[in-house]
Amino acid sequence: MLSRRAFAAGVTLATGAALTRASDAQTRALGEPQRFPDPETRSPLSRQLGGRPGFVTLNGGSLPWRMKGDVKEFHLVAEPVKRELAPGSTAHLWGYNGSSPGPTIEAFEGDKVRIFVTNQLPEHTTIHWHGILLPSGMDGVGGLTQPQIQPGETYAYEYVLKKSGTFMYHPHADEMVQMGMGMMGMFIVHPKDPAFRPVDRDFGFVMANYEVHPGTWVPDTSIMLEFNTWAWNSRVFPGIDPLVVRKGDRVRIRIGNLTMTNHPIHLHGYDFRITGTDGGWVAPSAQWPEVSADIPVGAMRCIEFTADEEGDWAFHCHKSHHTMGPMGHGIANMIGVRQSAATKRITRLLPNYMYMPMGEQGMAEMQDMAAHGMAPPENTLPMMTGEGPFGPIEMGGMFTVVKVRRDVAPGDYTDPGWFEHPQGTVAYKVDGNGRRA
Ligand SMILES: [Cu+2]
Repeated sequence: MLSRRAFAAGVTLATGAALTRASDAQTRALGEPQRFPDPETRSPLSRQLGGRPGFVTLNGGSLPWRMKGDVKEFHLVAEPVKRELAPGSTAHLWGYNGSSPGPTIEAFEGDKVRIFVTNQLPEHTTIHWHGILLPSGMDGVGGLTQPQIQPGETYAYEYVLKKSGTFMYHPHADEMVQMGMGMMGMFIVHPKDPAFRPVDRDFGFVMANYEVHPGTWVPDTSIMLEFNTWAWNSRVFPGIDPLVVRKGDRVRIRIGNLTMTNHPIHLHGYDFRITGTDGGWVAPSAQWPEVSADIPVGAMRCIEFTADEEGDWAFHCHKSHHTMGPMGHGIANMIGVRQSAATKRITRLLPNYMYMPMGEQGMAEMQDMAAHGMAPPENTLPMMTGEGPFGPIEMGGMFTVVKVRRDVAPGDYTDPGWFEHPQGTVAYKVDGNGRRA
C-alpha cells in the first residue's frame, strides 16, 4: 500500500507501483461518485477539455474528473444497474456508476490518472484497461496482476497515458458473467496536439450481447453464442439515439466490440476510412475506403468521413439477425409453408387455443402485429419495430440513423426529426408504362 505521503505527492506514478487498496480516508475523500441513471446522450465535456469538441457517448456520457495536484482522479463504482434497452424493455444489468456501459473516461496523452474502483457488486471484480500501455501491476487481471477487489473494497489504479487512442475498460474477473451482465466502458485518450487529426464530431459506442429470455429481466450469462439482444451501449433500436451531424463536419465514430462475435458495421450514403484501432492510429497511406467496418471480438475501430451529403443514413450491423428484437430468434422457418390445413387441425384439437400461423410470406407481418397491439411477452421487444416517415422500419437491435443536416448548430446534438427530401429525390412508384403513378 502507498504511504499517505506518497499518495499525496503522487510520486509513485508510472514507476511500476503496485496497485493499491484505497484507505477509508481516501474513499471518504472521493465524495459522491457521479452517476448516469438515464439512457440519454449527454453533451460532450468540451469545457473540461479546453474547448475541443469532446467525445459523444451514444446514450451515455463522460465521467468528470477532479485534479489532485497534477493527477486526474476518476471514480468508478461497479454495481447492479437497471438499463432501459428501448422503451418497453428494461434489463437488470451490472455496470458502473448507475449505467451499463459505464461512463466514458476521457483524458489526454501524457496525463497522469488515478482511477478509484469501488466494488458494490455481490461478488469480486477488477478492471482491465483494454489497449492502454501501463505497468503490469495496473493491468487489472484478477489473480494474475492483483488480488480481486472484494465487495465493499476500493482500489486505485495509477498510470501515465503514454499515447492517444481509443480504448475500453471491462472486468477481468468472472468475465462470462460480468461482461454478459453489461460491465464495460470506453476510454478515450485525446492527442496532446490539437492539430493531430482533428474532427468536429467524435461519437462512439461499445457493443454488447445479452440473452434476456422473453418475459424476463436478468440476462442469462450461461449462453455461449446464441444471444437474442444485440446492443450498442446497452441500447437497441429504436432506443439508440441518432448520430446528429452538421453538413460539412469531419466525423469520427469509434466502435468497440465486447460481444462474442464480429459485427460488420455498415454506413449508408458515405464511404469512409478506418483511421484507428485500439492498437493506435492507422497511417494515412495504410487506410483504404470501406462502407462496412468489420469489428472483431475484443477490438475497436475508428471510422472517419466528411459529412457532405445531407440525409437520414441508416447505420447498422450487417448481420441481419443483429438488427432484430428478441422475439425473432429460435422460431420455425415457415416461409412458403401453407399452414391453413395444419391450423384447422390444431384448432380442432385445441379449440380454446388461439393458434396463429405465422411467417408464410416472410416475417414482415411481425411488425404489423407489433403495430396493432399484439404484444410480445412482458418486458420483451418485438422482432421488428420502429416507425419512420414512410412507415414501419422493421428493425431492432444494432440499428440507428446518422442524420446529416445543414441547419445544425456547431455542438448541437438535438434530434432534428426526419429528413425533408428535396423534391424529386425520393424513389417513386410507376405504372405499367414506367411513368410516375
Ligand atoms: Cu452484428
